[in-house]
Amino acid sequence: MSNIKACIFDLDGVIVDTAVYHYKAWKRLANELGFDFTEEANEKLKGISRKESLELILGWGGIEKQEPERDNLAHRKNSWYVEMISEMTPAEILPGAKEFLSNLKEAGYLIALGSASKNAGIILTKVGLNDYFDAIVDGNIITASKPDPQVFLKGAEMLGVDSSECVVFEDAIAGVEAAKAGGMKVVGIGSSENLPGADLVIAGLHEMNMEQLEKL
Ligand code: B16
Ligand code: MG
Repeated sequence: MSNIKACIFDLDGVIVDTAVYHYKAWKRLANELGFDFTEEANEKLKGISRKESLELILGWGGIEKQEPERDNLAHRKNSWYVEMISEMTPAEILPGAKEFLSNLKEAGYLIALGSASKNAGIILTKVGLNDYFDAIVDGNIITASKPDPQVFLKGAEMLGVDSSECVVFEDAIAGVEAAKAGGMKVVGIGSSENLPGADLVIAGLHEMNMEQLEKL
């Protein structure tokens, strides 16, 4: 018998693919500052906070900025990003995500969100998935970003379960490390070479089922 009682989901890359909108908005900002970066470089921004993303991008462009301009730049990027995610619809839920959430609910598992994004609330509302979550931990609540386990520990606390009773679903290496540091099982979404340390790696939630969950 598995002792798993709760599932904690990362948002971007697991439930929806907002990385493409982050990329477009950051690219627009970089272009305005006079440089560019590739989609490949964008991979490094997955799962990390807005502030840390800006620091990396400015580094790629060899640009030094101090506060309050850094804050203004992050704010500009976010306003373009929010414009794009405000147009999201349920059609943008990644394959299998809604079905898996429904199966979990039906089977009595608790469900939490554990995302670095400060925009998680808007996204869940736009794609119509709010009601599946018993707890939402996002970038507005946390003070330490992944790979710090805070985001997932807070999720377990809000659900009233122990870390050992949680499985985290994550697409970013920083998130896999965060879940492990929190003493949780972790299912990596993506490819095993990018997600060392995960207990199981699948291509997406369409490949997940109750049987696999119980075996973790
Ligand atoms: P925001 P996740 C993360 O979401 C994204 O993967 C990452 O690229 C982004 O910088 C971060 O959210 C912060 O997002 O600017 O909306 O606060 O994967 O943790 O769900
Ligand atoms: Mg992610």
